[in-house]
Amino acid sequence: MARKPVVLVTGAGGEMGHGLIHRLADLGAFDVLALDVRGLEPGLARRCAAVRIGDILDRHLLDRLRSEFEISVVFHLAALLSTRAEFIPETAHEVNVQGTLGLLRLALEEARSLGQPVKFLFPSSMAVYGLPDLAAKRAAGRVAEDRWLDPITMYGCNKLYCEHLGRYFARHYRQLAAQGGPGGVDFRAIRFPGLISAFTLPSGGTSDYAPEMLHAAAQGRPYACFVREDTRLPFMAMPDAIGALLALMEAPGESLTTLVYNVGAFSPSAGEIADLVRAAFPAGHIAFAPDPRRQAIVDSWPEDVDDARARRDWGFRPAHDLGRAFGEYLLPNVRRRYAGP
Ligand code: AKB
Repeated sequence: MARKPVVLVTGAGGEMGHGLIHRLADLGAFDVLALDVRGLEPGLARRCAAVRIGDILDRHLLDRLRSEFEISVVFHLAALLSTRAEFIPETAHEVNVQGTLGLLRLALEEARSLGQPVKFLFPSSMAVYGLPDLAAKRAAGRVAEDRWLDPITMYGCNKLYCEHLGRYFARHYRQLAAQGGPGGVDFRAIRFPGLISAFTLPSGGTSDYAPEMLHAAAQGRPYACFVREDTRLPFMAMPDAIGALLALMEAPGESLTTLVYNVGAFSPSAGEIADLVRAAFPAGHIAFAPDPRRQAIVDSWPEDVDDARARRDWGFRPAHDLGRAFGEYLLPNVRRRYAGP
């Protein structure tokens, strides 16, 4: 019985899965196999060739997927984000690390059975960085991939370690075995900044204040921002994040000089975001009520990232700076989304 060729997307119902599946379906070149612990909303499920509900930690489920489908690319998006992970760090480790290990194993076995490399696209995060204090954060400016790799969150530790796991599977797997050796996992990772989507809200992250502020104000609801007004982080509009994943997937292997790339787009303070949101939705009321513990996490993340390698190696160019992100993508779509019937 022939297996169906597909691109596997884990965490398919999450923010990034949502954007990615719609874009892959629009491109029309890939059949998507969606995997999530919960069912997908009907509009999203319709855009997939197949949907499976289940836990990435279920090894039998992954084996069944391999018996049914021919998986040429894996977008492994499933993860517990930084705030949620701090409440249940051991569970986060299981999902984020053990889950990734299982998916890498799936990719390796699939590459061996197909006789060709399987691309493994891994969204890492700026949470892998850990600056010791605000003075260091301000002095560091745009942080390059190899600096300040001392994360203070479980999520950041998980992402950093999974980058290493990916490199191990791609280059050193079973290096002492008589037979075998690196077996065709083409691992490619992007360290994303905070992401803002007009269509979905994140849950469980620490950069969530920006999208939460926007979506609350658009509905005329008050919002108390959990970081200080002067807090600065890199952000990106969701379409550029999806574009980056697809561009890295398509990039010829010879042009890649590293397995892990920073990407960034704009780096506003929380106060600057609030001003843009207030100007667009005067009915929403935004206040600042910093939570010292979440603030400390955000203060350990860089103000901005140096993405020169992504720009050089695979032509990364975000289409949206802060003005275009709000003016052309976020505000028109968010207005439409919350407009009355
Ligand atoms: C989070 O806040 O946990 C994520 C991230 C920075 O990766 N948005």
